[in-house]
Amino acid sequence: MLVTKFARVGFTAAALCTAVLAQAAGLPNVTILATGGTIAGTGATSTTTVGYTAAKIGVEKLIAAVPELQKVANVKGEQVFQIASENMNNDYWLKLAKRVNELLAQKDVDGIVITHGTDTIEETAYFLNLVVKSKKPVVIVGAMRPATALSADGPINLYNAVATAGSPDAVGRGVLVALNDEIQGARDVTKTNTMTANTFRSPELGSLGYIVSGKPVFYRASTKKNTADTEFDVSKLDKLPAVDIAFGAANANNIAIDAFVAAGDVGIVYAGTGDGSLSSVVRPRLTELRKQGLYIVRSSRISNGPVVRNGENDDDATDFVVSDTLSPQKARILLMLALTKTKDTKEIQRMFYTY
Ligand code: DAS
Repeated sequence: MLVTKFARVGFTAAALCTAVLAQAAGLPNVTILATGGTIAGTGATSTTTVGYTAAKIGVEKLIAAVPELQKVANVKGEQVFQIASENMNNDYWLKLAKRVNELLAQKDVDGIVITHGTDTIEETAYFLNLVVKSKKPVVIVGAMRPATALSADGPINLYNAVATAGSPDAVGRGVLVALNDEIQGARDVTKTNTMTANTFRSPELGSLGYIVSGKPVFYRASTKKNTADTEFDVSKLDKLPAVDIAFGAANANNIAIDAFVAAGDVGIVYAGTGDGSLSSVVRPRLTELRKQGLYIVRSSRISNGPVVRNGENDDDATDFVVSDTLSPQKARILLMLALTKTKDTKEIQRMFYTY
């Protein structure tokens, strides 16, 4: 009994000593929240870079695969959930956002890294950009090649993300997305290629900086409100308002729109052609739905440029909101959060010009 007690005291002292030494190194404390994706993926062979299985490797193995992390931060890992990110949904977002805010409120957490599938990184990043209540860095990272592939990009991306999340230079810049040595801002980043390592871009509006030998170097900052300056709060929410996206193309019709209405949606984002143009079939239907109390955001399927109020539609007359330069998938996020705060379309339009 006594031996066990001494053994336990000995073990605790050793662990304590390691922890103190790590802290003594003055390294930042970074928590890695793992959610799945290719960065945690495994393929049949080392040359399998498409058609592998995402979300297989746990956070402790991801961390163990990159011992260099210990040189840039005191790292802890948590597996929040384990999914391929095409399966991301509002419930996962609320769970992740609450955990991020809990951790960032702790004095012993300096920054957070989220490992994530690349398919919906841009959406999770923007959602967190609107609900994280701290200026501390939150860096989302993924990979375009599975962990088992030749020249897997996950390990270096993870190292760079941890180095960025622990850097004072990354404080107050909003949620960041870091892959392929580049730093993108949550509001403007999008996945531009189905396969290549340089897929994440902020087309026309530009990336925020680079990561050079593990050091983030910033050249630009977003002009839009985010994180600590946000008016949105999800801490007491268990559900987000039902909002979906209808896609505009030739032969436009109201089948998808009517299905969303039948499913009980409270808002619809319409990804119109060009500058958010609405066909003569769709416009009257959306106008009628607005009159019935549904909220309509006029967005565009085009990836660059603003959808301008009262341009392709008399938005004042139909009481629609325009998405400005937000993609349809990010406009959906902002409309959901806006509807947790207000039912006033002028207020909602202000939010679209603010965030
Ligand atoms: N299915 C993709 C995802 O999880 C794999 C990836 O690119 O991360 O987003």
